[in-house]
Amino acid sequence: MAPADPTTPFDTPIHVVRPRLPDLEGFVERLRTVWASGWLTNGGAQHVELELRLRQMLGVSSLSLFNNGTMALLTACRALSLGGEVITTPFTFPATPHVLGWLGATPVFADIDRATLTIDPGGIEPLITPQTTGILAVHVYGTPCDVDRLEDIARRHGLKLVYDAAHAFGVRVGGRGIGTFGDASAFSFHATKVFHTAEGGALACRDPELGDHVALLRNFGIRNEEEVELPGLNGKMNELQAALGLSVLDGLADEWHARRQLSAVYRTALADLPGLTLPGPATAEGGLLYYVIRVDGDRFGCSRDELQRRLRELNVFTRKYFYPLCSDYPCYRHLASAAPSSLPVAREAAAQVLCLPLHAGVTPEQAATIGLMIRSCAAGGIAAAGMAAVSIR
Ligand code: T4K
Repeated sequence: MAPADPTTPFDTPIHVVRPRLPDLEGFVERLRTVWASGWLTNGGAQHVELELRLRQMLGVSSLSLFNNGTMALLTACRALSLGGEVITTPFTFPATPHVLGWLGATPVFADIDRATLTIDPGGIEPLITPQTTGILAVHVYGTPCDVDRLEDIARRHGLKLVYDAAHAFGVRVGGRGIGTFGDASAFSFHATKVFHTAEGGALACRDPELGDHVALLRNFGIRNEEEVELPGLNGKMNELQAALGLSVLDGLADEWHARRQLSAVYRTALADLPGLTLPGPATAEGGLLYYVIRVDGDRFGCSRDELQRRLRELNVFTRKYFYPLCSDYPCYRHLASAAPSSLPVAREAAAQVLCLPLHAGVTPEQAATIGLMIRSCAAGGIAAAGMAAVSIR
């Protein structure tokens, strides 16, 4: 089927992400079980089942569910006693540096790698001081960090290594679940993620003792009715979230399949456009959270922001994850490591990235049309040439 006319706006908005809504009957069936049990939170049956299934699916030995990804990350950093200075990336969601701030630690921003947009291991060692306690790295868009080099640096300097794996659900490196790297990895199950529980998250820990510690911190430090061991908080996932997660899991293969298909359509539709960099081909190993293009305005023919504006007029809602850089927020820009001159790669990426709609609610035909819309924003002549090239099988 041919794509639609790229100059006509879509009838309904096409969002950058949409939560996967599971079969409602199946979800209601699960809710009936919850109702019958009279058990709504604090480690009920749905929680136990989801934790077990995710542990197996993610290939991790220790996993604790949380009420959101931020609490999982905060608890990881607290359990590992991160304080003083922690080296992290500016190219991320605010949650990453903010958890450090909540623990009284100072984020120290390192630049990112040009190809992966994850923290550049080569820039970390010059930033290590006697105050440094750890590295907080992010698998941005589900692209794995250079886990071997980070592990090596952390080991040689006696630093803790925490991964913000909010984007990396289901990602594997060399057959190993992404959550098995570092001391701990925090996942987000927010509604906008491939796998979600509306709000939710999980923490995978390498050391089972750390996992036990984390499970206590998640529940006020309560060991049993008569013992409170630690100053924990409330990070618990409830039964409604867990039931939703179990229902979403059932359709996950379809969601991944749809996203792989859309990625392939975008790849064809946007091939060979000067000034546009596309992500590598989608792999079968999880990820696929966003389809992120990079727009070099000078060569493309219009700026990234202009492209976003024009797409919005056509009812296509993209996002600039992650602009602005965290190091530019008013709460961090006074830091020495936030100096623009020390973060050139991150700065360039933040100025160029644009996330295109990628979820099962977008049809391949719509993705092809979005491809043509983007072509028509590029330098003159290319649009017409591209029209003929894009067709959907
Ligand atoms: N670390 C990293 C690297 C992260 O990216 C995140 C979260 C975290 C940590 C923290 O994890 P959580 O504590 O959130 O579990 C969204 C998400 O709220 C956030 O979870 C996510 N990262 C971030 C990248 O994206 P916003 O502020 O951009 O979301 P919002 O409300 O503008 O929604 C984006 C689009 O999604 C909308 O255009 C429409 C669509 N949408 C959204 C919601 C909530 C829907 O269609 N339905 C919905 O229910 O942060």
